[in-house]
Amino acid sequence: MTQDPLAALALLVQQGENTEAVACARRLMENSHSVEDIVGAVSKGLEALRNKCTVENFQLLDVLLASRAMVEVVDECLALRLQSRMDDIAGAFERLTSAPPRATLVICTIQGDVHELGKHVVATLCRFSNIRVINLGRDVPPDRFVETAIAEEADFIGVSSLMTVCLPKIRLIKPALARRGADHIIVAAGGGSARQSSAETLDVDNHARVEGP
Ligand code: B12
Repeated sequence: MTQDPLAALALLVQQGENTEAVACARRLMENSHSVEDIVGAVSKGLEALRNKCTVENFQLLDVLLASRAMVEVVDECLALRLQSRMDDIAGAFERLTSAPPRATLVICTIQGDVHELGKHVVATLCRFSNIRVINLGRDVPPDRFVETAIAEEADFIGVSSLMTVCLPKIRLIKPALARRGADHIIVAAGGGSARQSSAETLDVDNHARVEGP
């Protein structure tokens, strides 16, 4: 086992060891590692499976076990963070649950794409920041989330795409909003393939990049 604890967590996720990965993440949180550190490590664990998830070589079980480990780690870490904040600040739970949401976000993965782990991370972090999140899931046609965003008076649409072939669908969002007189709704795109493009090419307002090495 590697000495670097974040690398150890990445390896456990990569190997699909969900119970051990959650225990490892708990220890890291207790040792003051941030949620961002944990998300970075689990993302690296999945990144390592890139070659097991191609059109020619698709080792579904390995990828799904790693995916499960990642979701459990993310949920567990956020639960821990919430719990520690509640312990620190008297009445925090009441404030968190009764304060009006700062904004409303409609989030989904674009039509044709079933990848949803990154979107789950973003949705969970936003919920914890008192943003009202409507998660429409994966493989969602642009018209559906545009209609939902208007009906729910959303401030933001977050669209995720990991499949390059699905990127053109993202370009349909802003025109669909404009046709309905709702171009004040801010559109942000993220996910592996969106990251390799640009806000201009995707015709969105914001484009999530990953900073760092
Ligand atoms: C896990 C995985 C799967 C799982 C998904 C499980 C699930 N429930 O989501 C399964 C097994 C289903 C799968 C299927 C396939 N996959 Co796959 N998969 C992956 C893998 C290994 C990891 C993706 C992941 O979850 N990463 C971890 C998360 C946390 O990272 P993330 O999504 O990038 O999200 C972060 C940021 O990007 C950002 N973010 C993400 N979304 C959003 C949205 C907003 C609004 C914002 C602000 C930020 C944001 O925040 C997150 C946290 O930092 C990648 C490899 C890779 N390196 O990405 C391949 C990968 C994405 N898959 C790939 C392929 C080819 C496929 C298949 C076609 C394989 C096949 N033979 O059928 C199918 C897809 C079918 C379809 N129609 O969609 C390719 C895509 C190539 C491309 N560029 O088009 C990749 C890149 C692997 C490769 N070969 O290089 N896959």
